[in-house]
Amino acid sequence: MKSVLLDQFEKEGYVCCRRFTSVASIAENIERVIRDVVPGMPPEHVFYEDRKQADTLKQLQLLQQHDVFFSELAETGPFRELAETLLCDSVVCKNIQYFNKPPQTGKATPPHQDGYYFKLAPPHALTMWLALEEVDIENGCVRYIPGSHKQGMRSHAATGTLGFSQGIVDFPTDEDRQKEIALIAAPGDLLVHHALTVHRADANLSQTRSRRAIGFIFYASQAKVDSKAWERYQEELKNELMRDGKI
Ligand SMILES: O=C(O)CCC(=O)C(=O)O
Repeated sequence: MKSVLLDQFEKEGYVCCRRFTSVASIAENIERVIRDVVPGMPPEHVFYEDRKQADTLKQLQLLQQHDVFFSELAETGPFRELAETLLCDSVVCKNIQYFNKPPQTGKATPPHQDGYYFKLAPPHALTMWLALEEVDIENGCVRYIPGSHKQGMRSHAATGTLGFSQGIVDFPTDEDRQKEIALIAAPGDLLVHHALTVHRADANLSQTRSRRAIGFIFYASQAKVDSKAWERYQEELKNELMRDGKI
């Protein structure tokens, strides 16, 4: 089974593991974190579509640094094991994120490659995306371009989207249009993509349904961060968010 997943990950740049886990305890812990931990988190780790409306919470960053339940999830267990299998290396968990697209306000995720944000050489890293509820075309499922991880890094530019500040400038090409697939997911389904896989998601068009998910970012131990480039990017990002009144 593992080698089937590895083959698909290497060939297509993503895998989809249906019913990977039960989400009850993760969902409960996210609710607890939103209630008890978020009020003490720094604003640059808590993003809202509209800061004045708590029910438009869209992203939480670095949950493994803010809460013990999530730090344990980062260090042991099936997510980490799968990351090691797919990256053929020991791994470091760099980020556990909460992603929501609130009904009516949840914006599109611009097309991007995570590696553009990571500043890694070589770009050996992956992102896992765990659906906490039904995710489909209407509420903004994840869309991949299969095989795009083999075509190098594309040009990115600022998007103005909080949480996804950079997007691919020439998207969609004809090839993107032909190849794109939409991954409809049930609670507990896990999507995993390579750091160079092009992906995006539409806005949440539902009037009533949210679109909640947990993201995990793992780097292979052999991948090294260009720390100057990364710090420069973080500084630029923070200034941009403060200037636009988004944090
Ligand atoms: O939740 C989404 O819309 C997309 C998440 C994503 O792009 C990522 O985790 O890299």
